[in-house]
Amino acid sequence: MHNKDSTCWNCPAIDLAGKVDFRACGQSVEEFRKRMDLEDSGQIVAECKRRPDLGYYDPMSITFKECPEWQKGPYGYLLRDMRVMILGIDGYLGWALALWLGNLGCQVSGVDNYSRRDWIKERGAHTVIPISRMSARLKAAREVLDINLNFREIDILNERERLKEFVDEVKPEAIVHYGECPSAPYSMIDADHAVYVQKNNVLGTLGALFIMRDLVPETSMIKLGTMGEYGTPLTGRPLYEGMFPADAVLTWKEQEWSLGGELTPRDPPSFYHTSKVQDTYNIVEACKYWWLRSYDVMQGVIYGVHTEHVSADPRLRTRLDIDEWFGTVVNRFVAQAIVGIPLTLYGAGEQIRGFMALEDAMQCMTRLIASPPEPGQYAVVNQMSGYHSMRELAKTVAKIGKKEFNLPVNIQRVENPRVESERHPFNPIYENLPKKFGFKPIVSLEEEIYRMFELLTQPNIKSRIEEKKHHIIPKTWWSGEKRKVETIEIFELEREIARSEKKAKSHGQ
Ligand code: USQ
Repeated sequence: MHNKDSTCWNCPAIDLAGKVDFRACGQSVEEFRKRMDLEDSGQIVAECKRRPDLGYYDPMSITFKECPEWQKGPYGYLLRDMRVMILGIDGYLGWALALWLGNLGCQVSGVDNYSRRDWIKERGAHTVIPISRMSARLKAAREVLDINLNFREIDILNERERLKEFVDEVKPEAIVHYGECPSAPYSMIDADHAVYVQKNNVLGTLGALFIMRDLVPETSMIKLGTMGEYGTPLTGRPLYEGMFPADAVLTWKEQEWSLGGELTPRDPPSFYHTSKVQDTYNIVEACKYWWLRSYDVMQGVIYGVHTEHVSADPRLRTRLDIDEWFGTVVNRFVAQAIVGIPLTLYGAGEQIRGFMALEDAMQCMTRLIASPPEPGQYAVVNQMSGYHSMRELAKTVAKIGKKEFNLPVNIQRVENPRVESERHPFNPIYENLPKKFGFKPIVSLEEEIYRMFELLTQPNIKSRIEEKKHHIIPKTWWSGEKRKVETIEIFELEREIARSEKKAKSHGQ
């Protein structure tokens, strides 16, 4: 088990308040141990909030494997009845995670102000998979899965006092922060939207960090960042996991400097992505000033509709957006294939992004929750199970749509409304999740696309796609223009397949 040797030092149940001089111990457990040995202090520095009978003790002396509060599960040792709070519990990921964690025995609480529902309404779009009101969702979770979710309607940014009260009441042992606006195009509509997205995301998160400092400093924040923070550097240099590795050096004018441990450069491709970069810096500082602990999850594009729990009952489904603002590329391609719109490649269609199926994303988050960072530790994971060019993705969707669902799918290139590299190298490093947290992807791209076709071709969902299909072709330009993009070319799948086979041949593959 990957987290069997972690100790109370990592555990949110530990109470370190006033008992550790953090300035003296450095960030890592090794440093701390060394110091204890050197000073031969045998200092007793911790108490356990779950096991007060232990009294004062050395926080490195009990491992997760030895502690009865940590129990072996499918994703490593997990704290019994762990209290996890999800900020943004009503969203695409938040709702799926709530059910997933509830099913694992966590006590799940969550807050949301329904802003995702409001943004979609504002644009005149809708989720093509119908979702229930929160009260019906909670009832269905109880009836179908025997899960009790503790929900409170709170606006993270504007109702900080109420959030504070809720955190104080629940005393979460992990906080998953999904409570931000996730859309690049929405943030590029105009000044009002850009200002709103940055304010909502950056200042909402900043307020939450202060609440953690004051009420739950031993709790970890698992925060949703984005792979888009890094951009797509044309040099093809590796996209490390947040920080440069220890042996990275900068060589300039015959001199050499270590870059190890420094944050890598960021080059976000929208004002939304930029809000995530600002979050990164704010969280790094909070960990530095207050010894908070955080995993910043640089997540690729999530796609799909399935987890065992959201598929258990129509009232438990999570949302799926396919409009130009909140629909992400794979979800959009499948919807386009179903209503006969040629799949929309923006520009050259050679952009490459990291991807992960919904169910695998849930697995990753669980593993992070189960293996908390050390006090003061800010760590990053690049969360993706593979990467693909838009053209490859379109072909995969088209092939499955044609072969398995008998749909006449074509592909089109349209003008690119975004400012982004359309041809670029892509060299992401995504080793932390598999190596340190035991993550193994279990859902293939093809399998999840198949499941999406199965669900989205159902008559009621298909008609919901038809109803809003005028929101599929984008009209939000990064330049500020307001007009629909024009088609550059339409090509048939067969021609496209022949083209890639020819290309592969010329490369001697
Ligand atoms: N794209 C197309 N055709 C489409 C839609 C998109 O070619 O119909 C292209 C875009 O130009 C872009 C790529 O697909 O190059 C990805 O676009 P997207 O809309 O699927 O995703 P993006 O705007 O990058 O944002 C999404 C999520 C965001 C998350 C991000 C991860 O909305 O919350 O942070 O994916 S990442 O892309 O790795 O930055």
